[in-house]
Amino acid sequence: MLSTRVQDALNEQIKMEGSSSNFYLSMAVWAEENGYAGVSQFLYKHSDEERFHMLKLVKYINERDGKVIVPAFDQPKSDFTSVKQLFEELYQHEVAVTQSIGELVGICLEEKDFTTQNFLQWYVSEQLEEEALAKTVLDKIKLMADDKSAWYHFDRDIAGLTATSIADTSGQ
Ligand code: OFO
Repeated sequence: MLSTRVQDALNEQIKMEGSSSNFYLSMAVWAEENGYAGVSQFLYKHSDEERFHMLKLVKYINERDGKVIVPAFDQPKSDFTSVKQLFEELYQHEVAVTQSIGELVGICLEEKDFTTQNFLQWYVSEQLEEEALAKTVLDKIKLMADDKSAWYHFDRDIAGLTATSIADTSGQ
């Protein structure tokens, strides 16, 4: 049985994961409109992953006989000045999600809900990988600056990049 406090916090996290999915979908659309086919593919995939994170929480609450609140989402931002700015926002967003997961884990510990705390460890690891991925992409963008040929290769290669592939190359 979930405590009301844990259940409310899990529902808040459902909203955050769903909002992340919408935000990245909006980024994908912008990238596609602006001719960055690889970047948009990467972002469409990332958006799907966030929806999966939301669904995983939905299933968990139901499994524990709790009450899921399917949230309304605010309309995400749809305009970006550059791919660099877009990834800066993506990175900051991931940092905020990591913080939110940390607070959720803290609530579980206070409520002595070790089952949910254990379930959330998957999200703790996932955030570590996603932050690393966003940081790696940002670092690449900073290195490329205005090098057009580097941008061509970047847009081609990023389509195949995932959080797992970054974790594998960084030995995590
Ligand atoms: Fe849900 O994994 Fe990032 O935000």
